[in-house]
Amino acid sequence: MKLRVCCMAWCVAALIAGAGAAQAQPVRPGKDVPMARAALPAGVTVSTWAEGLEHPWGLALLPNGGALVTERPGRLRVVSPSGELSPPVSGTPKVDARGQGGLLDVVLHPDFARNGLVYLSYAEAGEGGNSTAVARGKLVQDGDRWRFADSRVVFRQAPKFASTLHFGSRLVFARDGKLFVTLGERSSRRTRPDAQGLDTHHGKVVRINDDGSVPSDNPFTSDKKALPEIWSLGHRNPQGAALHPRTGELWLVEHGPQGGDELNVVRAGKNYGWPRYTYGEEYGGGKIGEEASPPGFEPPLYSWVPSVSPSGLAFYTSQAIPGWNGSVFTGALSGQALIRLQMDGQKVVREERLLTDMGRRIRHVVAGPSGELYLLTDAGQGQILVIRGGR
Ligand SMILES: [Ca+2]
Repeated sequence: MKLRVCCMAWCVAALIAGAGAAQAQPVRPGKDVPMARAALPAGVTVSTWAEGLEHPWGLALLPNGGALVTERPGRLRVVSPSGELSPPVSGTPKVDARGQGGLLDVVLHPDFARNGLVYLSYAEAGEGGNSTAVARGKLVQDGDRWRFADSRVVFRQAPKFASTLHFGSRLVFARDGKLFVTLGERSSRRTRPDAQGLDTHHGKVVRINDDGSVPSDNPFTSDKKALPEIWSLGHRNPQGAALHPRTGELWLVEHGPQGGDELNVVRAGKNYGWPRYTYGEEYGGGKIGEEASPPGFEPPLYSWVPSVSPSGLAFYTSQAIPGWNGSVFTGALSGQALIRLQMDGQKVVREERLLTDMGRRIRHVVAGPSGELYLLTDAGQGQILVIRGGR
């Protein structure tokens, strides 16, 4: 009997180990996927919608065909359907605009048409340094001026830390009305290990209600030592996120160090490994962690070595550019390209680098309602570009 129990235990252990071996990804995800520079498909055009924006970071399309756009130094502007920029919207939060910090993402409340609510993420200074915060306000028009009224902070990344790097911070509303916020680990050897702990918001995705309260079904709410906003952990600096059009799950791209940028499917309570498991290394060389993720840690769906610095993420689900239907797009900052990942189900089968001859850093990509793609270029004189199909 004892032997039998022991054998059963061994069999179970062997089964788990076997599953782990399959999950441990002996080959880096993405390594065997063909990658090519590519031209835009025939008839597809790229045009400038607006320009003269100082390091634009976030873009939210408005129901009237216009948009809201953030500039990292701390300005929010309204873009008219014809591409005119409003004066800065008044009443936006004061930001810590040093390094990678400043005014970052912008998203509309799912019921914006009725309530006018807008959410902004930004680097907020405070005791101990700074961190990512999210403010909610109401977009109000007074003649040709706009204001962010009744501003209220609904989330603050804790703890604050003195760094000008790795703020995250994309904002995505899920289909159930919960808000995801992606958060960086602040790029310090001191805070890097925090990405593995549940007692800080460093290197996490958090999930909150639209008023900033914590959803009761968050994965760590019963753990007294955990911050209850946490949805997933082990992230480095996630700067692109979007909902998968079929599953409604959150996908994100995050910056690796030197090498090891990642595309991840983000699920409740899962650990994405940083800094214990990474395909990247220290800048200038030097090992950080192991490459393959063991059981209990989620390997990326796809990864980039060398790094491209992905920022912004969009799913393309339109026949306006038929060959792109079903693709995933991300902007590349250091990679200076628009990246298209051709998918077969949830598997990346081909990578294309588009617009490489422009030589621009692409900060963001947003899918429009009629099969167009909006891009933000990251520069002192940044632009909003629009890619349209030929039909
Ligand atoms: Ca990872």
